[in-house]
Amino acid sequence: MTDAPWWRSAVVYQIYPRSFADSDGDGIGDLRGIIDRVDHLARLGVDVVWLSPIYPSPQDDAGYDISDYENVDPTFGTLADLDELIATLHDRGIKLVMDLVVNHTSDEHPWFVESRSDPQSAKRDWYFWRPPRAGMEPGQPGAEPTNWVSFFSGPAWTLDPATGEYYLHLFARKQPDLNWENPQVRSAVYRMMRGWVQRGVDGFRMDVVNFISKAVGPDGSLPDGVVQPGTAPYGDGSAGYICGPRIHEFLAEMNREVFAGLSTVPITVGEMPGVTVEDAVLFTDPARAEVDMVFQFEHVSLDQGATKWDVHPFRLRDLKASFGRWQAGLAKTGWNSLYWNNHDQPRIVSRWGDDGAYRVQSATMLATVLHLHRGTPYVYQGEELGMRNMPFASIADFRDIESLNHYAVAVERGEDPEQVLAALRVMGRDNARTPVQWDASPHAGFTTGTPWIGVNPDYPEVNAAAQVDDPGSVFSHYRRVIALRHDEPAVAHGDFTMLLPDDDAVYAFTRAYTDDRGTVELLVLGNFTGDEVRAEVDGWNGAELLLGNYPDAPDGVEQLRPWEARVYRRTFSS
Ligand code: ISL
Repeated sequence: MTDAPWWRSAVVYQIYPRSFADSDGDGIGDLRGIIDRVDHLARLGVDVVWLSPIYPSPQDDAGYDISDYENVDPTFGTLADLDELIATLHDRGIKLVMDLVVNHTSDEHPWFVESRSDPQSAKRDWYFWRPPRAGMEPGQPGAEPTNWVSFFSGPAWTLDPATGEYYLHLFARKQPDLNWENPQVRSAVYRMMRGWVQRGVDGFRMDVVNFISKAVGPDGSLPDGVVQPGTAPYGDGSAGYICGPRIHEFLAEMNREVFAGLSTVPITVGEMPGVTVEDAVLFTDPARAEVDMVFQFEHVSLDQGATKWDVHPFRLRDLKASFGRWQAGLAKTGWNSLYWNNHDQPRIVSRWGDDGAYRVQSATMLATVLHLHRGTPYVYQGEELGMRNMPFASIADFRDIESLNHYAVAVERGEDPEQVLAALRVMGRDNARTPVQWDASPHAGFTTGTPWIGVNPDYPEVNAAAQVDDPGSVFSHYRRVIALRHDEPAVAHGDFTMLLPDDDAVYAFTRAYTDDRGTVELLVLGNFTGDEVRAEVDGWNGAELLLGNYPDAPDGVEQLRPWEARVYRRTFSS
């Protein structure tokens, strides 16, 4: 057997608590709602739950704006509820990973309140406060200290009129960036993390953690970004904050300060937009002790242009090129996360599958292809049911600050509101945030009250109750791919070889794993179209069919039906 760390053969399930299950009828999901549904997770067979933020928050960015790192927002419950959730999960052999959002706080966090109160405050330097650009007056157009644009539209700097200085926020105005250059900030974060470990949490998913080191010059200045065609007055500031000069130092320090001496080391996942394969090798090299795995975004940007709202057709060969590069780049050292969905992405069956006639086949094909790669797979709530994107009727149906801000700014700029809305329907994050569909009762069994965001009207057809006992369901197929990772070492530990890189219909690869009993090879095939296609793969006739997504036998190894996926195995004993 292998001495690889346990999380290499684990599957993570992400819970977005607002939308998972509501126990008290206020229309918002909560911790007791999760406790009531732990059976669903155990039945699916997942090893880890990653819980999106449940801390006190003004909810400007749905909890990613934290005003108290050490408590639970009353909307979600109490610390006692969290303790009970941890115990209930542990009883079922499931670990709990918390979301750690420390690139920024809420502007209502006491640290920022104090920082803002007075330029002489002891916490002034905990955030990035800067005077207007040289020679300009506070508030004058273009007087922001740099030309960086925020992820949620508009400048990444907001003026505080009381002092005439600006503060940096890469995300919303209510999410000021913490200054990690200041050692007091770092030790306050580490202290808080140690508290959660002592409470019994098993790890951290670290929000935009590769943004925490900014390229601060000796004089305290931050660099302007290059202005791309069509983006004026904003520049792309990412060189000033993505994987900045001290990022490896900070992560290694965090690891030492929080985990040193622990008998069980918590799992760490670095959410890292814009990370390169080369940097990911460094971040996840076990010898460097920074993070266990990265969670990167290259593949989910393939159908986007200059911004995420500029939606392009998806080409399978681009996906293979991206996944293939990551598989090869981390083959010897390092580890990656595997995912189609999270709370920021549209639903995969609507995005790259067929959410009409072939919903079940395409959702199960996508599951098979993803989970058979090397890396740790993530299932985002509802993905295991094949949940679709939401048919949003108007802007009034959206809740997400990213979508609402983009709509306001784009319409103000003179773009056609219907076209803006069309892009939001395809890429908007709220597609992932509609309530989990538990059964065919009102509001899909999510709440007895009025849900905070609309329930997808397809719930009478797409829901957990209709799927858990049906062997042909998306849920049952997810159960099988998860079990396969646990049972067949080649899935978690085998080498990866991409086949047919230029084929725009068939995704094909092999995995190979050798131990003292011999070698196991797997062949994975996925048809990304609604047509019958041929997969030009030689030498697999007679191999054992380990998993498929059609109930009846195939016509032959090379013949694939619409959205069909198959996994074959052959063994060579030593
Ligand atoms: O969804 C995105 C915008 O299109 C991503 O760029 C996203 O903002 C980025 O991946 C970082 O996401 C994380 O941090 C954000 C938060 O809004 C996201 O929900 C979170 O996953 C700020 O905390």
